[in-house]
This record gives sequence, structure tokens and C-alpha cells, in this order.
Amino acid sequence: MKDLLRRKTSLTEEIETALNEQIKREAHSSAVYLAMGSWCDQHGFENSANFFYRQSSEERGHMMKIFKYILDVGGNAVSPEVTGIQQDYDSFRAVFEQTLEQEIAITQSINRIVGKCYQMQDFTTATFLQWFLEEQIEEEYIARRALELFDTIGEEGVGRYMIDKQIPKISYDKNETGE
Ligand code: OFO
Repeated sequence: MKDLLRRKTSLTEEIETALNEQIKREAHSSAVYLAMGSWCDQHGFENSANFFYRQSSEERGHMMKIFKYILDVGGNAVSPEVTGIQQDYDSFRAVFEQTLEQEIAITQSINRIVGKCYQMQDFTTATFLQWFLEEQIEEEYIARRALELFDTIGEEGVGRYMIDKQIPKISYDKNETGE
């Protein structure tokens, strides 16, 4: 049966496995952001909590995009197991430090898959993944700007409260040239 199914897809086993691993990473990101949202909510950082809830939904959307792509080209999309989600964080700043680290790791992982696609001449999947690479520019940008707030505003006194207030104002405009 597996051989019959395999013949119906243009995906190589290696790319299919890499995409299923990416599904797991997106699901993991979604769960991590939910945990960060909960932490922020419980520590009075309401805007940040909402930011992470939105991020969590977006990551689930990314997961589904890959999931559907695998199925659309006749492959086997695997529902991911998500375990080991960190629930507690050392500080408000640590939450955003981990956000940036996580986004950089996701960018690197998508880059690795695209590299593999070129090696295997799977231009269809490489093209499909372009959207994710562009999305990562935005996600890294937002995480970096958020983290910078901790240095520009400072954390003393009402600092953290002010940082939380600024979080919803961070936006990325890829057409902006500053002119
Ligand atoms: Fe899935 O976009 Fe970031 O991590």
C-alpha cells in the first residue's frame, strides 16, 4: 500500500520527511507562544499576552499551510506530537529573547529545507517555501524590535509596563524605505 501511495506523489521521501519535521516545528512554535501568552497574562502584561496569542494562531496557520501542501501534492502529512513545552520563564525580557532565538532557528530550518530542495531539484517545493522565508523576515524583525524596547525604554520603575504598551505598535512594512 505504501508503495502505491508513494507512486502518486512527486515528493521525494527526504523532502516529505523534512516538511513533516517543519510541521512539528511550527506546531511547537504555536504551543510555545501559547505558553508565553499565558505567562505574560499572569504577570500583568496584557498586550504582550495578546501578541503571543496571535502569534500562536499564526504558527498554527503556518503548520496547516505545509500540512495541506504535502497532501495537495499527494504526500502523507503527519499530525505532529507536541511535547516538552516550557511553561515558566525567568523574566519578561527572557520571553522575548527566546522569541527571537526561536524565529532565527525557524528561518535557519526553512533555509536548510530550501537548500535540500535545490539539491534534489524539487523546484515546486522550493517555490512553495518562498512565502515562509519572506514571512520569517517579518517575524524576526518584530521579535528584534520588541527586544530592543527593553534597552531603549529600560526595565526600571514603570519600564516594563511601558514596554508592554509599545508591543502592539510594532509593525513591519516591507515597502518602507524611510524616505
Ligand atoms: Fe512559522 O513563522 Fe515564525 O516561527
